[in-house]
Amino acid sequence: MDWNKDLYETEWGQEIKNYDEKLAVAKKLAALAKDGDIIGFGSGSTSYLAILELGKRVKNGLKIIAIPTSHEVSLLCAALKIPTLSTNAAKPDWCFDGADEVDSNSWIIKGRGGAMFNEKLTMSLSKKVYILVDNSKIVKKLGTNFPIPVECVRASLLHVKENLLKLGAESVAVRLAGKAKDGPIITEHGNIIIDAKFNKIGKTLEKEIKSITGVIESGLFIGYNIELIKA
Ligand code: ABF
Repeated sequence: MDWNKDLYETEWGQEIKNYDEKLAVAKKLAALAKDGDIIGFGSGSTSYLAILELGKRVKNGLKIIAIPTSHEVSLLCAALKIPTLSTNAAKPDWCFDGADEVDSNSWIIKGRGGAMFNEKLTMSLSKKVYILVDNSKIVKKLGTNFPIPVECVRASLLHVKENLLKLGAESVAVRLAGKAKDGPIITEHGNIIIDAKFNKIGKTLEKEIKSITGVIESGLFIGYNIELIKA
């Protein structure tokens, strides 16, 4: 089947908040790619716009390989004829991704779309990490606007909820079919998502969440060496 880019553009081009700012960020990112790069492709709408820009350059002869962080991104690469490899086949030279919140320490909350495991793995494997943000993502205090999405094994639901509350979560909400406000109810790896709202986020919280039996990964990124790309 010859993927139809317009189909994917229409399907994914649903109203993107802060479109102009995100497009400016996307164009800046796409200009960084050079022939031979193996690039970790992030998820979300800002990354989507960056991938469309990279697709245009690939059409004009740029030779890159993508390592996608989600099924959607894999399909988009297929539509744009950008070759892909898995994280078991190659390490990215560099990667890009979006974020939900970034504070002045460059601590991040992301992974709302359920790709947090792939996103964190790709960032950990990459020599250089670019995070694409419009101004709405910059916060004084992490946790202001978004909960931390926590990917868990289904059997551990009550255990994880209980321990997230012990760690100081103000609220914990499992994403259930029909009730999930924004984002999927299961992750890229078929696990469940608990959205944990923390008003106080300390530097050990990411590790403390990860240490709860049943937690696969969270959307809290503390102390990663990142470079922000802003409009
Ligand atoms: C991905 O896209 C996720 O980690 C994050 O939740 C989201 C960022 O949103 P946007 O669509 O605004 O780029 O990066």
